[in-house]
Parts: sequence; structure tokens; C-alpha cells
Amino acid sequence: MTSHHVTASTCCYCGVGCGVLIEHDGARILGVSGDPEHPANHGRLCSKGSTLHLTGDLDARALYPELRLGKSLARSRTDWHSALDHAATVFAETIRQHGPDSVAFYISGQLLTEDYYAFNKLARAVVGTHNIDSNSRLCMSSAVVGYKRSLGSDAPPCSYSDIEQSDCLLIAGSNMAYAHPVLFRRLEEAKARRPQMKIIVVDPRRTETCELADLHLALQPGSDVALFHGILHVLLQEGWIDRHFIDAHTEGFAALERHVRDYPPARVAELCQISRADLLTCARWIGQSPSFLSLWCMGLNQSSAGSAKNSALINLHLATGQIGKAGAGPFSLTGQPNAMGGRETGSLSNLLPGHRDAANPEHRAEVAAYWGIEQLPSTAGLPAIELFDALHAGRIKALWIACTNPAQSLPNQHRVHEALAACPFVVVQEAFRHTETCEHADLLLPAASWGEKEGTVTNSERRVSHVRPAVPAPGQARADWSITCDFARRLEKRLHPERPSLFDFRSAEALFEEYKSLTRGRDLDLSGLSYARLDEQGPQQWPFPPGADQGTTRLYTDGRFPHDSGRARFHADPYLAPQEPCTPDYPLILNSGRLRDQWHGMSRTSTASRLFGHVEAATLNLHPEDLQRRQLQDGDLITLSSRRGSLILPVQADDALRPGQAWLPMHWGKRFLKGLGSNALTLPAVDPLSRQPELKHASVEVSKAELPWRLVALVEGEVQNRLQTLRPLFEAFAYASLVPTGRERPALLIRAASAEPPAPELLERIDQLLQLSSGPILAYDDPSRSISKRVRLDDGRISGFRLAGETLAGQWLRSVWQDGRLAGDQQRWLLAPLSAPPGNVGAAPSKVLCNCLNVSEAMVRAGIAKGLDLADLKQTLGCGTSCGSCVPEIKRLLATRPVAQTL
Ligand SMILES: Nc1nc2c(c(=O)[nH]1)N[C@H]1C(S)=C(S)[C@@H](COP(=O)(O)OP(=O)(O)OC[C@H]3O[C@@H](n4cnc5c(=O)[nH]c(N)nc54)[C@H](O)[C@@H]3O)O[C@H]1N2
Ligand SMILES: Nc1nc2c(c(=O)[nH]1)N[C@H]1C(S)=C(S)[C@@H](COP(=O)(O)OP(=O)(O)OC[C@H]3O[C@@H](n4cnc5c(=O)[nH]c(N)nc54)[C@H](O)[C@@H]3O)O[C@H]1N2
Ligand code: SF4
Ligand SMILES: [Mo]
Repeated sequence: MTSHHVTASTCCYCGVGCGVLIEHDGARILGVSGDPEHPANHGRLCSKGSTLHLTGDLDARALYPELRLGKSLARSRTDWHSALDHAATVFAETIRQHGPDSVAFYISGQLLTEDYYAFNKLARAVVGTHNIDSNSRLCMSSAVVGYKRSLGSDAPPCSYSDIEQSDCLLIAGSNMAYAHPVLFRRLEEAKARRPQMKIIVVDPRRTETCELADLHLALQPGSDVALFHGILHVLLQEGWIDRHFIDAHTEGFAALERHVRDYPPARVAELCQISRADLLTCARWIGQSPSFLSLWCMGLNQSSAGSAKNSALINLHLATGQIGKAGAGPFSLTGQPNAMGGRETGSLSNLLPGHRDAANPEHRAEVAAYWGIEQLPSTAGLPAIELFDALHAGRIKALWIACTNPAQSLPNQHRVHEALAACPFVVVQEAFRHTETCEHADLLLPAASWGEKEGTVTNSERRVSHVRPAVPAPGQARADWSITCDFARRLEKRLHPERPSLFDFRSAEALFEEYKSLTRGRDLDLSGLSYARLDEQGPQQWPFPPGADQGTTRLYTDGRFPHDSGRARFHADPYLAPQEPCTPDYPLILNSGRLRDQWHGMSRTSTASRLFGHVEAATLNLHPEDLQRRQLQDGDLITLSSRRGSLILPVQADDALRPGQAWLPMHWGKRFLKGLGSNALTLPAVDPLSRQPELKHASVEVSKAELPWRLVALVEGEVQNRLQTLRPLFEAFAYASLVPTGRERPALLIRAASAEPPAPELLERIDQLLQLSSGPILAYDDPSRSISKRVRLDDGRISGFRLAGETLAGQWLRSVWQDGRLAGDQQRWLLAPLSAPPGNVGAAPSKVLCNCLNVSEAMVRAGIAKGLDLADLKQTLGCGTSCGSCVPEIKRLLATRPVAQTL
């Protein structure tokens, strides 16, 4: 009998920071459930969190260090000692020859606070460079600038409970129904209890989040600054501002007041492409509600006007005095699970631990003194985009990447791949071994991952949780902090043999204990916390200074702000259009972002095939009018191109978009879709202050891809290894999509297309890897038409097939595969040259809306057609009764049901 244990930890996905209970036997993780004691989620989990135990297939994990000694060579397995000694030698040599700024660290908002602290100390104190930046540059850096320059420090002032208490909520550039689902559940419940609360969604697309909106402003992409100034204009005109608060607690209002005179409703309606009436309603709700809260995410931050958007929104709170009280305040949602911890520990090139600035000599002196070194470097470090430019230019000669996949997530991917390929020494510290970035690793270091690590994380509401390990890491994988400290000690020996080690840490806790004192007396003071304290009292919100007996729910309740003057500052930035305007050659705006069930580059989520049930493959969404104008049909393959690159994929009609706009999920890199994913198209233009790239706005064109030759294949059984061996063969096709699929029986589904039939040898090779070249195979070949088909039958059951040249039977075979055994007459159709029965080419499998109960969209639609409402659907089908992530989409289907059927 195995013994069962439960370990309380946190979900490793989004910034909501839900608590999870990990069920395990000490060696393997067996299940996961929401922690009812955790204040972020009170037991709830979304579709991603609740499937965590199904992810992390060992075949996909990095299990031992791998090193290559020349760019043209393959990596081979090595041991930790040789790996880290080699890395330390290369880094030391590079630093000696080219100086400390010739090396860099590119880290991630998904590390734990202790990992960050180790990396920061390594870069700034041992190497002596500020070249340490993180993927938070692509994510939160505009919010950091907004908070710091408007309020005086990088601190979201609110709590999740404010969302439930607010009278008016503005959700701008956030699709929280998909990206922060448990928080959205809390909002849904609050809205059901208090239907009078007003919810405004500001997003160019009609997203799932809009299902809860009383008002949706489908603004022109990039025009948020004009909108926020326009709202303030109306607030001023109507006298809906709080003069007392402005006089007592802020500065700079007069200049802003003059500035927003230029944003009258007519002009703003025009700039934002919204109606004046909607603008006025929005301003009225904000101005007249007893409490006003705003939530925002990448629609504001990922912009060349990201800092301006953040400050323009915070202006509204300061002008109305809607901050520092229940249900009010500017509340930035953090994306990654520990983006906050990264900001706290100084994990952007311009920051230092304890909310300090690298450009500030006093701050540098404080940190240097605490670390017992003479000084920190005074040269500024490089933010991500500039860092990869320097890599491309050959100025960075050794790069250490940890817990991020820049060969998929940075803009302008062709250049990123060139830069990584040219860099003499790339170290990748990764939990999963097949990411796009791993391909470029000269040294791959296997990292422990979710369920295996100890440390702390801070969620969006400043709440610090103790992350506890449940099982040991697989193979030789090690915790990130431990890899970093081991490397740091080896580098110290080479660079500073005279000085005692700064890295004598034997546990994550030792790092936390050292780090926390750097926050003492600072706005985020969490030096009153310890692992023991968190274990006793549960997760706590900073500030939590020594002597405190509980954390801080809300900041600025006394109207004092951490600027020197004690006042918050208004900022009057003009509205500036996005960097790349549309032209006749590139007339469409490309927007990109998240799907409900995938996480970024899918290294983890792709290991649970059921997570592809919701959206199976990447499509480009366009408004039906834009399809019509280009004579395109739903499902056609198109070439999507920008000035930097192109991508071939199917197009899908989507009336949630406005004409002129295109939408692409960000999750597909080069592993599951031929090409370099969404970022083959995006541009590296950045915000002037935050240096955050404009990932939400590139100008593109779409044209039909004439690729008449098609292939569809499905093979049951092991997925991860097969994916790796098959993927390179599909480089020969113009379009290729590889999809892990199947709920009970895992399988790999492949679709490919090209202008001409491929060489017969290639098909043979594919068949071999699909196990379709020998054994119980039905075959049909018509070489004159380049048609060839294979079906594998095991015990009267289809276990694989491959159709080439003519693929009409693909959907039918897939549904027969899914259903299990073949019926007698189906056998007959298989033998009659492998085509589908007449009149039944098989419908495309319906999207799985409810992942928990496996309820498809077709089932929900059928229920709606019978007249069922949400409650009936929940009762009869079970959908939406477990994690609830599918509820917004079910509501959308209900809202679009024909009126006749609702009578
Ligand atoms: N399922 C899932 N959840 C996630 C993640 C994931 O990968 N998968 N990632 C996490 C991370 S790191 C992050 S940063 C968050 C991101 O969370 P979100 O920011 O909510 O997600 P996105 O889909 O990137 O973008 C949000 C919205 O911005 C809109 N938008 C685009 N341009 C503009 C504009 O100019 N103005 C306005 N107002 N809106 C605009 C888009 O249409 C989109 O609906 O999600 C986190 N949660
Ligand atoms: N076009 C477009 N591009 C975007 C965005 C967009 O909206 N549109 N959004 C941007 C944003 S907001 C973000 S945050 C980025 C995210 O982009 P990335 O940071 O590249 O995203 P991930 O795929 O989450 O990368 C994290 C990596 O860490 C690995 N990993 C997981 N756990 C551990 C661990 O414990 N230790 C170590 N060492 N490794 C681990 C994972 O396998 C994964 O490969 O993408 C950005 N890029
Ligand atoms: S909302 Fe979902 S993804 Fe985010 S932390 Fe909670 S369970 Fe994880
Ligand atoms: Mo992010």
C-alpha cells in the first residue's frame, strides 16, 4: 500500500496565486485540489490549476545536464560538477577578456523569490553587471513605471476583496475570464449578489470577460490614453472630481486639467472609435459610484504608450479620490505567478532588491554595504529588447537564460533566433527540454519545477505564500536557487579568490532570511515574515514589518504617498498612436494574447492532451467582412505577413473582432506549428520609459495560401517523444500543425499542406515513425493523382491513419477512432478506397467547453436548442459545476441563441 500525503502549495501558473493541495505518495504527484484555507482562491481552481497533476510528463522534462563543445555538435549528457565548472570557466574567461558587461542573465517572473535573489546577487555582486533582466519586461514593466511615477512606489494598493466590494469596476486590456479565471469567478459571484455593481470592459475585442460587462468599449487598439483623458474631461466638466483629495494629497493637477481640455468627447469618440454616449455613460458611472476600482493587464502594458496608459488610468483614481478605501483603487493584475517577487527583489536591469533603483547611487551603496562589497557597478544594465540587440551585435558573449523561452516569447523572432545562434555560450536553465530556446543551449541545466521546489511567491494582491515541495525533482534536476548558488560559488573562486563567499546558502530559507532584511524600512517591508510565520498564519500581504501581527490589506488609507512630497503625482502625457501604422500593404492590426487552457509556450500545458480539447490548433481570427473582402472561407489556409516575417495557418471568422483587426493566440512557437509563431510578426518597438515592447499592435496582411496538397494523420500511443522525432520531418511542408489529442487514449494529430506533393521517401519516413509501414495496415495508393492512404487496425479498432493527397475522410476516421470499435459497415467503407461514407465526411470534433466534465460545445448547443438555461445545462450536463472556467462561454452561447427558441 502506498501512503497518501497532502502538501499545501501554490499553483505555478497565473498571478492570482491560488493555493493548491497536492496529493502524493512521496514520490509521485497523484492529484490536486484547491486549498480552502488559501485567501486567494478559498478552494477554487481553474481549468489549468485543476489539471496540474496531469502535466509534466517525464518524457518532456529536462533530467540531466547536457553540454556541447561546439556549435555544430550535438549536446551530450554530463554531470553537474563538469557542467557548472565549465560554465564558470567560460563566464570567468569572458569577463576577464571583455569585461563584466559582456555577459548577461535573462530570467523570469515564474521563478521563486529566493531564486531571484540568488540571481541578482550573482549578477550584481559577483559578476559586477546590471545586465540582468526578465520576461517581466514583456509583461509588467509599464505597470512598474506607472505605479512608481504616479504613486511613488511599485505597489498595487488593493486586495482581491476590493473587487467584490466595488460599485464600479473598469477592466481595461484584461481578459480575466481566461487569464485570471479564479478572480473572475469571484467577480461573477459578487455581481450575482449585487447586480447593481457596474462593470465596464475596455478591450478592442468582445472577449469572454465581456459576458459580465454592463458596458463594453471596443476601442481602437492603442487609444486608451485618449479614452482616459476623455473620461477625465467629462469628470471635470460635470464636477465629478474630488477637489479636497486633489488639494490635500496630490500634485500636478493644474497641468493635467489644461492638458485634458484637448480631449473633449467628440474628439475622443473619434480617436477611440466609440460612441459619445458610451463615453459619457462610462464617465458617469466612474464619477457617480461610491467606489471605483480598475483592473488592467497586457492591453495597457504591452504598448509603446504603456507607461502613459498606466498613469492616465491612475490619474482617474487620484482625481476622484478613489484610492486607499474599500472597493477602490488602481489594481494592476500581475501575469506570472511571481512577477511581484521579481519586482521586489530587483529582477529588472534598472532595479535593485527592496524596491530600489540601480541608477540611484545611495541605493547602490546600501545594497553593496549589506552584501559587504565595495560597490555595485554604475553602468546601466540592458533591458530585454536592448539585451537581445546587444546579443545580435556580438556585444554579449555569454548569456544565462532561466525559466523563460525567449526564442518564442520575444518580438521579432527571426532576429532573436539569429542572436541566440550566434552567441558563443548560451546556458539554459529549464524544467522542460524541448522548448524553442533549448535548441540554442550550449549548456542545458535541468531545473526542478512545480511540486518539487521550496520558496516564496507574491501574488497580485501583495500576498506572500510559502511554496512547499511535495515530491523530489526527477532525474538530476535541481532547484533553481541551488543551481545558481553552486555556479556563483564556482565563479567567485575564479573572479574573487581573495574574498569570502557571498553564497554560503544551504537552503531556500537561508536566502529568504538574508533577502528580507533588504526590505526593512522600505515600502514593501516584509522583514517581519519568515517561513515559520507563513506556516503558522498562512499567506500574508506586505508590508509586514517586524512586530506586525498581520499583513496590510490596503495601502494609502491615510492619503500619504511614498514620493518625497508625500503626494501622488498626476501625469499629463499626450495620446500617441502605436508605432506601426497600418498601410495599404499592411492594412490589418495584429493583436495577440491568451487562450483559456494554455500557458505561454505550452512546455507544461502541452503535456496534458486534454488541454487541447478547448482549442486544438492555432488559427488567425478575422472579422467576417475581412474574410469576404479577401474571398476567404472559414478554415482556409492563409499567409499572415508583417514587415518582419510570416506564418501560414487557418483563418477563422470571428465577429467578436472589429473589421480591420486580427487576433492570434500567443502560445504556438515552432514546436506545434511550422514557423516561429505570433512573434515572427511582432515588432520590437518599446515604451520610452518602461522599455516594454508593443506586443499587441503590429500591422499585417492576410492572403490566401494556395496549398492544394494535404496530409492528415493520427497516431495513438506515446506522444512526447514522437512529437520530437516527427516535428523535423514537417519542415518540408508549408503548413504543419501537430496536436497532442485524446482524453483517455493519448494520440498525436498532424495536419500538413504544401503546394506540391512531397517526395515519396518523406511519406515513407513519416509512415515508419507513425508505425504505418508494416503490420495490420490497410493501404490505398493512386500514384497518378499523388493520393495515398494508410489505416492501422488493431483488434478491429483504428489505432492510426495517414491520408495524403486527398483527405476528405480525415474527420470521419478521427471520429471512428474516438468512438472505439468499428461497426461492420464502417469496415466496408474503409476498404472501398478509404473514403468516408457518402454524405458523412465526419463533422469536425466539437470544442470541449467544460474540461472537468468533458462537455463539448455541440452538447451545450443542443441543450440550448431544447430551451435549457444555464442552471438547466449545469444540472443536465454538469458543465460549469466544477472549476467554472467554461461559464463565460456558455453564457455567450446562451446570449446568441435565436429569440424564437427562447420563447
Ligand atoms: N490561460 C492563461 N492565463 C494566463 C497566461 C497564459 O499564458 N494563459 N499568462 C499569464 C500572464 S504572464 C499574463 S501577462 C496575463 C495576461 O492577461 P491578459 O492581459 O488579460 O491577457 P491577453 O490575452 O494577453 O490580453 C488581454 C487583452 O488585451 C486586449 N488588448 C489588445 N490591445 C489593446 C489595447 O490597445 N487596449 C486595450 N484596452 N486592450 C487591448 C486584447 O484584445 C486582450 O483581450 O495572463 C496570465 N494568465
Ligand atoms: N505575441 C505575444 N508575445 C508575448 C506576449 C503576448 O501577449 N503576445 N506576452 C508576453 C508576456 S506577458 C510574457 S509573461 C511572456 C512569457 O513568455 P515566456 O517566459 O517565454 O513563457 P513560458 O513558456 O512560460 O516560459 C517559462 C519557461 O520556464 C520553464 N519552467 C517552468 N518551471 C520552471 C522552473 O521551475 N524552473 C526553470 N528554470 N524553468 C521552468 C518552462 O518550461 C518554460 O519553458 O511572453 C510574452 N510574449
Ligand atoms: S486562477 Fe487558475 S491558473 Fe491562476 S493561480 Fe488560480 S488555478 Fe492557477
Ligand atoms: Mo506576462
